[in-house]
Amino acid sequence: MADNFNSAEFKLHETDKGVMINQIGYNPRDYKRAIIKGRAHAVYLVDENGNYVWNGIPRYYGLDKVSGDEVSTIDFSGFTKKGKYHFVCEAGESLEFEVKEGLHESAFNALLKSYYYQRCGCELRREFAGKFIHPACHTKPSRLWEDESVEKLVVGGWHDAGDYGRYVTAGATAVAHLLYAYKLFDKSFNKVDLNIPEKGTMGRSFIEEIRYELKWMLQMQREDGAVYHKQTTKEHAFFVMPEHDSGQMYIFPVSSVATADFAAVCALASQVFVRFDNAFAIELEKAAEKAYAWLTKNPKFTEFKNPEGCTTGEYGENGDQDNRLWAAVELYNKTGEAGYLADVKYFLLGEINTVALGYAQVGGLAALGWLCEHHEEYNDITNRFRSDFTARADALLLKCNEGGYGVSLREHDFHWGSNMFMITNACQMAIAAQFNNTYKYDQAIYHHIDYMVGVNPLGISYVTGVGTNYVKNPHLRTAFADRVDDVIPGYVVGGPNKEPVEWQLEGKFKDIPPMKCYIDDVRFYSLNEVTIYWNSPMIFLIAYVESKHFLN
Ligand code: 9MR
Ligand code: ZN
Repeated sequence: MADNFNSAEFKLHETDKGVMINQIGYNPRDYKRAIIKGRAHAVYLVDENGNYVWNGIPRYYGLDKVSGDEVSTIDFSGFTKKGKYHFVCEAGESLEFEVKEGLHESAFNALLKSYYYQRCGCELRREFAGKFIHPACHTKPSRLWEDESVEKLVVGGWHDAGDYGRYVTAGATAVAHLLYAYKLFDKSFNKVDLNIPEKGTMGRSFIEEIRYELKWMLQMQREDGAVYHKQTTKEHAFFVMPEHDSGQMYIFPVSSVATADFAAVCALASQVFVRFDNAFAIELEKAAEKAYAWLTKNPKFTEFKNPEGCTTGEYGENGDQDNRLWAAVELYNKTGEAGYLADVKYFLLGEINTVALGYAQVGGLAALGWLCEHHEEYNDITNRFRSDFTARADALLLKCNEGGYGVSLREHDFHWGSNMFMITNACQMAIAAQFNNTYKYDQAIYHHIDYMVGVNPLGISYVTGVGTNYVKNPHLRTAFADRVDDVIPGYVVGGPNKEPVEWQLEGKFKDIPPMKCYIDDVRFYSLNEVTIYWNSPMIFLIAYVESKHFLN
């Protein structure tokens, strides 16, 4: 890691491993696959005592354009014995991995616990945070950007990412992924225990973690129902702990996208919280209705653009019809009122991408929200949403078959946050699978998870603290400034990006294959930042694959 943020030095990654494995491990009953760099005539599985316990013949794929490597694949699904193993073959070895039950328990917990570490406005105490403690941050009143003389006390929520800003559309997207995962695959959350201050009724600590973000979001609503777009300083803080960020916080103007996402997610959360805390569920519903009423009165797209002098995240969008559709769907789900249904039908007349899962396009969240409630009485809408996901999943499946790694991102798909697209593509297949009752996408879905935690040309796990060779230097202020050697676990980083924006990397990735355009370096935010909406689809995905284990 470079200690000097201004240094021009950097080192590209290489791996000395010849076989890439899922570093979380493999469930004995599940599909299992590894990737071999180059060619091998045979590959052997070796146990902890050095015994050769299995062998197979790899399938040579040839040159994989996205990684620039020749690769072979080995399917070892037939091997079901629990234990610790590694692969050996002419091409080299793999890291050690485990075949075990309860495979995702600790990774799932870590991914969810990251939200606690992102908390703003409260002390992170040793009892809950272990080594990663810090005093309460950002507790002073903010000012309204439009009128600096107005102070407003808005405290709480999750820091969005490596920076200390809090943005409504980003937060709504993350909360939505988590709540939909819970709505669809609740059993997968049975063993989750986040060890956070609020224990939560019925052991659902993660529902309490979600409440922490919602309570902040509720404060972002203006008297008239509209919702402020974001709460940040003028510029991002230096790489200091959050309690040392002394910049003035501002509340930025309202936008229709923030208002609609807020309405959607509050209505959605209200449906979940009604089981745990009725008073909070009512508060959420009222806030959602108020936001929706504002939207109805203000049908025009109120865009958000960073005002002069502000350089924090913009989260701009091109339109708000998808956001409004999502709000209408979730308010209809919550209330069953005809007016919302009429609006759902109205927005569907427009051109909306109904598979996009956020943050900028949320039409897929609308579709998912609708499908979760099985509105069989309105088959035309249900069929449209379902068939859109099916068509998307089928198209992705074709792409998966075009590359050696079996994943859906192709040569030109590696932009800022490529890992999010890797994961949300798999989520789209998971949704199609779920609502068509089919297993046809499952192998491809596993390939995407495998990629995220080690089956990639760099042999790296893109989730901090998860696996064996994981990311250690995320662009995450707390992880850098805390003086703790270990990285805070459970964060998904942005991943390979063919067009990095950092000056040190200008022109440097020209001849590097897209999947290798990544460096685990704290300075490179367009490669190695974390965000709350990159973690959440990964949680959705693991919840999906784990839900399969309850069917047997
Ligand atoms: O995730 C966002 C990515 O898709 C954009 O290309 C990028 C530039 O606009 O911004 C990313 O979002 C950042 C946000 O603006 C501020 N917080 C950190 C986010 C992750 O890098
Ligand atoms: Zn803070």
